[in-house]
Amino acid sequence: VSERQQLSADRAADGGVKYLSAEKRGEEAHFQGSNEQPIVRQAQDVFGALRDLDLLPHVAELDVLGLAVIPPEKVGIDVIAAREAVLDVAERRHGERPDWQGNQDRTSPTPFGAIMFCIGLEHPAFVPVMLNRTIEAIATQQLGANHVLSAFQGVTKPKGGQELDLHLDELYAPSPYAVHNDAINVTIPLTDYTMDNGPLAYVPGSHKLMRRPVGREGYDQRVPVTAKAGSLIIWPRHTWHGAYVGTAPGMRVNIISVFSRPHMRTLEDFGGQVTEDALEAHGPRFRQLMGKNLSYGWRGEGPVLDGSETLIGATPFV
Ligand SMILES: O=C(O)CCC(=O)C(=O)O
Repeated sequence: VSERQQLSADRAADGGVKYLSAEKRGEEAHFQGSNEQPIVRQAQDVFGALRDLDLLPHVAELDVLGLAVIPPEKVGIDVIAAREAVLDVAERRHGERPDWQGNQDRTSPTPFGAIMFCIGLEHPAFVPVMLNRTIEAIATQQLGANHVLSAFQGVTKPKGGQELDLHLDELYAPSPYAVHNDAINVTIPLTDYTMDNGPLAYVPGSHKLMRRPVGREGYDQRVPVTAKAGSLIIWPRHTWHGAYVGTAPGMRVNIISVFSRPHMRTLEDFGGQVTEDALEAHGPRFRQLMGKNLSYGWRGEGPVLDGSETLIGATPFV
């Protein structure tokens, strides 16, 4: 039972409001945000992590171009384990293991490929991917330390089918969009993205427009994104992007993950599906990513009134 659940249970039992002790607030400061973590130190910590991992040029790419490709040597994901895990889930869900290297006679079923939604908790090999420190450093700089995991999908894309139209990833919201990022897409190619296996396309600079493309706008300015397996391809969700049709045999295999600020409704329901055993096993960042440090969806007992949630978003990095 988490401390938060215990507090809720205690409150329900005695009908009173409980506050976290100052000592507890200190322990949770990194995850919950608090006055004890001054803005200058937060900024220096975020900068230090980016510098130590040699990610500063990629932050500039993200800001100026609206998309960054971080090469595998700065990421350290076990590509074979992650790819096998995606194929394992496909076999479990669909009764057939995708033949990603074979000469496929099937064509891509959607412009994305075949997407398996919400696979993050279905294989232990995905946990180190979610907790990867390169992803953590970039997501913290883009979204603040309290970001959560919004989606984790496995995709296999054979050749053929239709081109994916240019779009951005704002759902259910009209433009103009906020100038800060609410969410980022972190795509992890598990096979090389080449010109002939249907790579991602994007329009550099389009994220600054804060609106959707209209009609065929941007098509003549698309550029392909090629990347080695094990890279991270990251974009804020305002960047106009789509994908080309693959022509080569075999399949493009990738993971699409989305991280968002904590006020956003997540695309997939990790908080409702994660087990207490997994929360115990994988530590505080995993709990944070699963949305377990947030109390949205209040019931009769209400939130824990320790002040921490009103501080989330109070500085750029929390
Ligand atoms: O992976 C691709 O080719 C396109 C992905 C995409 O459009 C998305 O994740 O929103």
